[in-house]
Amino acid sequence: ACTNNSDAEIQPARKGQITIGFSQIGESSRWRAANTRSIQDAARIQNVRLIFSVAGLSQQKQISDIQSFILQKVDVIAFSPVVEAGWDDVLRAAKAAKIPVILTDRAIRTEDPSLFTSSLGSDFISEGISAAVWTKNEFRKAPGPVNVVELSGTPGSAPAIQRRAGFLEGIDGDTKFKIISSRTANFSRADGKRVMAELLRSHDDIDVVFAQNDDMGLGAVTAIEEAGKRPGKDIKIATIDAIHDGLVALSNGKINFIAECNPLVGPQLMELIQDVFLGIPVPKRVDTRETVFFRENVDQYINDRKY
Ligand code: GZL
Repeated sequence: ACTNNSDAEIQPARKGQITIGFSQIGESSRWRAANTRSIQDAARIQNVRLIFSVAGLSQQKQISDIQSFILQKVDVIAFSPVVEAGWDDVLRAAKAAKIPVILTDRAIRTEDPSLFTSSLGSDFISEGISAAVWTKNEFRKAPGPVNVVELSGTPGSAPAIQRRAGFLEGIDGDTKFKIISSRTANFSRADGKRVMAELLRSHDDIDVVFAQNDDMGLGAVTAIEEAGKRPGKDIKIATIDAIHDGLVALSNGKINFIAECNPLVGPQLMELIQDVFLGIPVPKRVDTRETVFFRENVDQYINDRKY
């Protein structure tokens, strides 16, 4: 669990120490916990003073976190925006206060790119494309139609919007593939199970599930089993993240493909913060390092996966 040390007593900055305010999405997922731990560990190692706020899934709370960081005159603000839109006003206030902003994990939609200095995170579109390319290859011999259901993430979030866009781009107009239903399951395992059970009751011809993260895919595995079908065989499943439980399901053949979405951005974030603080030019966009997993290559990674 991540501590919300913006409430705890923050030690005053030591001479020359950088202070960063970070507003985190307060999900209870293993992915998010690993993301938080990576940032906190990297700050400690780099001697960066971290004021860390956990905002629940509330954009309003994140906006008030950022306003609080401005009042505290932190050196740099970073946050993982829970949705893409609606940040211009608070980021204009940060700009007026001459506090650089780094977007972490997720990204925002804005007409004014000067409102943030750099954006560090995964390329959600390429994750979606990878899932689609795998799906097309998996069903290359099927005459069609190949019926796809999509379990999408929290509405309005960059990963939910961009993973879908990537999946459609990867399908590339191949009319054999029909997305017969797209439902949000909020990136959660419980919602993934509930929504997949509903989909199984209304469709008896689902060939593949595109789940926008492992947690929803793992929920779908349970629902498919409870419906008396074999996940990974009767209904194929492609997901994104590559958390430990997802890799285990991949190894057991219950999930068929996983595109990695790497939460461990702490070291790259601290490097960006130090460069920004020193006035060293930084790239507008930094993609995190990630790969893809199949049943054939997954076993070597499972034991080292700490989240
Ligand atoms: C993606 C991240 C997403 C994960 C989900 O970078 O924002 O949020 O893919 C998590 O597991 O909910």
